[in-house]
This record gives sequence, structure tokens and C-alpha cells, in this order.
Amino acid sequence: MATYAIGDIQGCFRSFERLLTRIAFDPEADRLWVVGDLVNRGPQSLEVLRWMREHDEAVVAVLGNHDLHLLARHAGVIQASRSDTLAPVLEAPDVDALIEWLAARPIAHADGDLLMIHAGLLPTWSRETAIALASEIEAELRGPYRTDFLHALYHERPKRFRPNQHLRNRRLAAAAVFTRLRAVDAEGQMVPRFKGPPDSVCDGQVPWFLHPERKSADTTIVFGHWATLGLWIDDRVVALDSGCVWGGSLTAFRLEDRAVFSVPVTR
Ligand SMILES: [Mn+2]
Repeated sequence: MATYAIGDIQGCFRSFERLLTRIAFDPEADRLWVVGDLVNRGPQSLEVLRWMREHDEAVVAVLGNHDLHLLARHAGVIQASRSDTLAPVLEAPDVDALIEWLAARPIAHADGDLLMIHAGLLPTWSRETAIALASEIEAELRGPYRTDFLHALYHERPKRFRPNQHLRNRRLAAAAVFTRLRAVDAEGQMVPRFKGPPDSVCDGQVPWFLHPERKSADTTIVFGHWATLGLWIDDRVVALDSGCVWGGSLTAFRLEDRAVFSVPVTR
């Protein structure tokens, strides 16, 4: 039995299938950790979601920004973006079951020394803080007010996280961090809309995982989201978005021995 963490799939189902073949994935014995952004931009989001739901017992998938975007589209709180490729999901006969499965995914997954999230953590968040914040957001997405929460996430979206702010605002800010963070500023807050490579941050800013006072530094963090960062693997950081949907590759990282497997995008 082995556990593989894999990077952002974004609807690249053929590449995903090829990667499963490459690692000889056995859903009866092996486990798959998925860093989020299962869907969107790529061609086969519906097939990815159906596969994940069908293999639910072998899969741990955390939610990414594109997954939240799909939940918000389905809830009717936002319009399609120009680059969305979500119509086949939204029009599928099993869309409601797929959406309920997706909405029940965690924001963070902790196991022993490891913590998986989609994008990042603020420097002030310890592992315990991150887990507590994630469970607050998960409760919102699984509860009766999911639509309200998603509406607020896309139409209010507070920019700064403060631990003592109103509960709902704290959860909205934390959801943005977990699913969108790349760089933090001198005050340790998220730099909004930054998408460039790590060496293109402005003065005083730093990739979140390189912040010198990061309180989660005692945990190995597995994440994706940052295609212009690409694969970044060191003792405490496992970044797996190798940009499959942008013509790059899809990567699996075997947790037991840190072996790396990549397949080029398959159209
Ligand atoms: Mn993402």
C-alpha cells in the first residue's frame, strides 16, 4: 500500500488516467491525496469528479479555488467566467450528487506530520490554528447556509485576516487564504491577485512558505495552486502544481519514500 499526493488536475482527466497507470494505482490498496482544483479550465472536469466520487474511499481531496468556483456557479451566486469549462458538470444528470460530494471535501487534511491544503497558510497560523479555521469553513460549506457563505465569499471577500474579527468575516478571509494564497506582504497578509513566479514578488513580500516566522514550519505542508512556482520539494514543503492545464505535467509524490512521478499533459 502506498499514498500518493497529486497536483492540480483541473479537468485534465486523460493526464490523470495516464498518471494512475504510471504509478500502477490500486484503489483497493493505495490512497490518493489530491491538492484541490479538480475542475475547470481543462476539458474533462465531469469525468474527474465522477472518478473521484466513485473512488471516494481511496481519495482525500481538499478544496481549491476552482472547486469553490464550481460550488458557487451551481448555487447560482456567480456568473460564468470566460475561461470556465464547467458546463458539462452543471448540465450533467448527476450534478447534484457530484456537488454534494464536492462540498463535503475538507479545506485542510492533517495526518501525522503532514498537512495538505490547496494554496497556503498565513505566517501567524500554527498547524492547530489552520486545522481549527479549516473546520469552521468546512462546517459552513456542509451546513444549511452554504449559499449565503458562497455569496459572501465572492461578493464581499474581505482582504485581511484578523483573528478577532466577526466570525463570518474571519471564515471568509481564511477561505481566501487557504485556496488562493501565494505571497504575503511585510505585515504577513495575503498579496491579492499575485500570480507570478516566486522571484517576481515585490520588495517586502515573500512566498508564504518562505516567511521566516511561519508558525507552521514544524509541519510538512503539501499544496498546489501555484503553477508558476511549479514543483518545489524540500524537507517541509511539497508543492505539486506542475501546470498540467497550462501544457505542463501532472505530478504524483509518494509520501512513504518521497518518490516523484510526472506525466506530460495528454490532450
Ligand atoms: Mn488554485
